[in-house]
Amino acid sequence: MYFIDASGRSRRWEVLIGAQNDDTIVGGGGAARLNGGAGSDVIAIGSLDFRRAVGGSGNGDILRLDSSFNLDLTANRSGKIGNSRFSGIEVIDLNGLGNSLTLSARDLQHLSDSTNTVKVLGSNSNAVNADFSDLGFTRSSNSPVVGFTTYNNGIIMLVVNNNVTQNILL
Ligand SMILES: [Ca+2]
Repeated sequence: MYFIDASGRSRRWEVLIGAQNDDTIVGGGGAARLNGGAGSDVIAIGSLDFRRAVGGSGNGDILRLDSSFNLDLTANRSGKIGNSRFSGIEVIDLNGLGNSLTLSARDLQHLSDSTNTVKVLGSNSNAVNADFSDLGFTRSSNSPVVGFTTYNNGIIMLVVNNNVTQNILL
């Protein structure tokens, strides 16, 4: 399978599909389609070049960032990155490396098919940016998960490791 990239080159699509168990699928950059299949999988991306990252079934599918970049899910309309390229993702592991995540409440709601909760893992070199103002969110530290801060509006929940810088407007 081939596609034409932005510079007009023909490039091959890699398609990686996990089995029924808990798999780790490493995209490592390039125009891959990454699909975890059944089980709670880790889908690792090394750049924003991938076509699609699909956790598949299972309630603990993790998207892991394996190199340094900002994953901006709100950039959907520019066609570069956005929640339409993800499904079945319940956890985002920013994985240190200075990575950051920018998302809206709508992105949060659409990452997973089975839950409206997204958990963000990371360290103190990571940041999460979101504007939840006027959407009825409340913030609570160390509840219901110790070591994490929860943003909840009764429908959608964002759960972020306390080590991660949280630039969240409420
Ligand atoms: Ca899965």
